[in-house]
Amino acid sequence: MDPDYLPFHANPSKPTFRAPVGAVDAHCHVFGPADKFPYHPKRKYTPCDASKQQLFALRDYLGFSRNVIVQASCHGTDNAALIDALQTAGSLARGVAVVDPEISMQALEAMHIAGVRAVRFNFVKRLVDSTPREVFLGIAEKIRKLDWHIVVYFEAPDLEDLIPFLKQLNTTIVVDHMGRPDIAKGVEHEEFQRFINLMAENENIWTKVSCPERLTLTPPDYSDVVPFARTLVERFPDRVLWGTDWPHPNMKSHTPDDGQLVDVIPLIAPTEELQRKLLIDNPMRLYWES
Ligand code: 0GY
Repeated sequence: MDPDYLPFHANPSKPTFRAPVGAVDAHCHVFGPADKFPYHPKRKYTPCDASKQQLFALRDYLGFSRNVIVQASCHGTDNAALIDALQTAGSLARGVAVVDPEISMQALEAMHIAGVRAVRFNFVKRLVDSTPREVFLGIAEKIRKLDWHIVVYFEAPDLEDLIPFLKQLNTTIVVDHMGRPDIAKGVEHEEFQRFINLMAENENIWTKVSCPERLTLTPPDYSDVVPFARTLVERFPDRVLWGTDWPHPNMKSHTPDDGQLVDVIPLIAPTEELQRKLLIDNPMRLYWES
């Protein structure tokens, strides 16, 4: 583990908010354990191990039913830890993989059987070396045959440049963490409005209203992020997902309390109907009904 790496919370609080039965944590990771699933040699950070057993225990503790497990950059394109977790969880988890452009259809089909339903394209420069867009387009073509979608991770200043590429993908796209808006600039700033307009104009684009702990300017008080997430939930109730982001890689400001993160949900999705769409209907449609 890196010397400045903050491990996940050892004793998160029990959330006050009771998630509806069947709720999905649609963004979380498993890391290692390194002795069984080594981290990638070209990784940009070395996390603390965060096992499938710990993830599933947290799921139950927080009152959730299912997980969507996302391959993180520290495991590169070796999806073994992810696949192992999916095989243990069976129908209770689905996965998002990161793959090499040369991957065979046979390998992709095996991943599909294990529960993978998407690939992730990461554009965050501190996490990955850049990948040429033609390479991503090649992967997009391959996975089209399996009816998977594409999860993209980028930061708000990079969106303008990425828009033509996102349009080229021509499939369902899920944007991680609301496109990482700069909270200091506010909801009305052109950067966040650009993201809202992108979703308004492209019905194939979804987003995760996740990661107040990464975006807030006032940790561990997440209220400054609420207007951003709530705007998206109310405007696009059928295209939003929510996740813990456990075990919260690369946090620098504080160690998030997962129970406190769950308690943000009723602030961003204030009605039972919005909560049901966010936590059940939308993730089930995207990850379980295909
Ligand atoms: C997240 C966020 C981060 C890390 C990764 O793939 C990754 O390593 O996504 C981050 O550092 O912002 O979604 O887990």
